[in-house]
This record gives sequence, C-alpha cells and structure tokens, in this order.
Amino acid sequence: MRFALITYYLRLSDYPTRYSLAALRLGEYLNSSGIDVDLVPVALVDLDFKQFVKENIAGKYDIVGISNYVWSRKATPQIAKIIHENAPDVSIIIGGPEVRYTNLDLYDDEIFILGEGEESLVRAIHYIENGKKDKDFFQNNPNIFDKQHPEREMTKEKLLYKSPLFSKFRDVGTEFLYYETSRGCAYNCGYCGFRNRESVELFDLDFVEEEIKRIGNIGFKEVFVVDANLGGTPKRAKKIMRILQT
Ligand code: B12
Ligand code: SF4
Repeated sequence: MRFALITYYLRLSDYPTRYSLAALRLGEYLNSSGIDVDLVPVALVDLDFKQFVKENIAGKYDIVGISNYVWSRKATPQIAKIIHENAPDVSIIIGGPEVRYTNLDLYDDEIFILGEGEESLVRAIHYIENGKKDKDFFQNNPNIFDKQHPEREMTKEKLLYKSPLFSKFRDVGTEFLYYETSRGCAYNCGYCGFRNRESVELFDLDFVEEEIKRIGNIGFKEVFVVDANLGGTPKRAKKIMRILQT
C-alpha cells in the first residue's frame, strides 16, 4: 500500500524549509519498517484544497497521514473532507500535537493517534492494510481512536528511532533544518501545548553524532536545534555543541 504523509509549512521566508522534523522522523521510521512512504509538503497559505488533493493524492496513494498542529486545525478537517469526496478509497490517519483537542463532529472515519507517531503509525497502517479486521485494535492501542471508538488516553512512549535522518529522504534542501536531540520536557507545565510524552528521553549520542555528520555533509546553512533539555544537561549539551563544531 502506498502511504503519503502530508506536512504543512508556513513562513518560508523566516524558516526556509518545506519539511517538518516530524515528517522526516516519521518518514525514516516508516521506511525502515518496510512501509512505502512519500512526504508531501504543502504550503498552507492560499491553499486550494481541491486542486491539491486531485493533483497530489487521488489515484496515487491508499493511505494518507496528516500532521496536525494548532496552525492547521482548520485546514485538516477540510482536507480530510475533500479527500473523502475526491478519493473515497483513501484512508486517513491524523497525528500531531493538535490531536489532543480533536472535535470528532468535524470528521468521518479518520483514525487519530495521540502522542508520538512512530510505532503507532506503523500499527495503524497495518490495521488498515489488513482490512480493519482486528476487533481488539482500539482496545489494544488506547492512544488510537476514531468516531466509533472515541475513548483515548496518552500511553507511555518509548523513544523509537531506527535509521538516522537522510537515509531515504536526502533531497530536502540545504537552507534550513529543524533537528532534535531529545524528546519531552522535565517541567510538564499545565499551560504548555507541548505535552506529547510524560517522560524525557535523550537520543543516543553516537546516533546524534552520525546525524550531525550527515547534516554537515549535506551542507545545511542553518540548523534549529529542538531540545527542551539542553540547558538542564550541560555536560551532554557541551558534547553536542562540540560535535556540531567539528
Ligand atoms: C520547531 C517548532 C516550531 C517551528 C515550526 C515547526 C514545524 N513546522 O515543524 C516554528 C518556529 C515556525 C514554530 C512556530 C510556532 N509554533 Co511551534 N514548535 C516547534 C517545536 C519547538 C518543535 C517541533 C518539532 O519538530 N518537534 C519534534 C517532532 C519530532 O515532534 P512533533 O512535531 O510533535 O511530531 C511527533 C508527534 O506529534 C507525531 N506526529 C506529528 N505529525 C504526525 C502525523 C501523523 C500522521 C502521526 C500519526 C503522528 C504525527 O509524531 C511525531 C514523531 O513522534 C514544538 C515543541 C516541541 N518540542 O515539539 C513547538 C510547537 C509545535 N509549536 C507550537 C506553537 C503553538 C507554535 C506557534 C503557533 C506559536 C505562536 N503563538 O506563534 C507558532 C506558529 C507556527 C506557524 N506555522 O505559524 C506548539 C503547538 C501546539 C499544538 N497544539 O499544535 C508546540 C507543541 C509548542 C508548545 N509548547 O506549545 N514552531
Ligand atoms: S516546554 Fe516550556 S512551557 Fe512546556 S513544559 Fe517545558 S518548560 Fe514548560
């Protein structure tokens, strides 16, 4: 089955990349799990949803994943509706931080994943590939829900990664890159929108070194490091900075 991950971008002049880190991470994870995946970046400004779906999705893919953040909360149900109308055989899976606030009245038969996507997305794709026959699927995956199974809860996620970045997806420009070295934040503030996981986990430093080498080889001009824990782990932070400098 062919899978497309739709990822929106905005503010290209400030942050000149069409690829979110989520898309790159999920893309590599799916690819190394044997799933045929394409990344489909789309500018959210002035987007003609119908034309986008006709040109990029209909007839090309069986399953579409959509990355939903607060800035795409209006666009996502609209795109899902237009996919249903123009490509009715396509199944839709929605993930990202905004899933926590999903209003199911706006949706039809989409599958939603709370929290980090990697292994849950693989499981949801296999569920669809197997004709949605597994009756216990939602019970066994409490972070996954749909309109028929609206109960949901965050599950404890283990930080999962297989291939480093740029194993499959290398042609992502050279101007700018989002790059992470840990996930989660130790503070867990009540008002924070970044609450995809309860615990903090750090990427293995050898893995980080391999990825930074690749970033250097590709020659990115600017790298935005995403790590809520860098200041709290000074020894590790210094190591990462040294790797970045070499
Ligand atoms: C880098 C970043 C930005 C970048 C752009 C992000 C981008 N396009 O990728 C910039 C600087 C532009 C930005 C701006 C803003 N941001 Co910001 N940003 C981040 C930050 C620090 C890192 C994002 C990231 O790459 N994380 C690492 C990746 C791997 O994690 P992830 O994106 O969560 O993806 C995982 C899961 O969500 C899930 N997932 C994601 N997509 C999908 C899709 C499918 C199908 C599935 C199954 C799963 C799935 O799986 C992924 C891998 O596990 C996060 C905080 C954080 N640490 O995550 C805030 C965050 C995403 N931003 C946030 C906000 C609010 C904003 C602003 C609106 C702030 C403002 N008031 O202006 C602006 C507006 C953005 C805009 N587009 O106009 C919120 C979003 C809350 C929400 N409910 O969506 C966050 C969570 C921060 C927070 N503390 O609240 N941001
Ligand atoms: S990222 Fe910032 S706001 Fe969110 S939990 Fe951590 S310290 Fe609090």
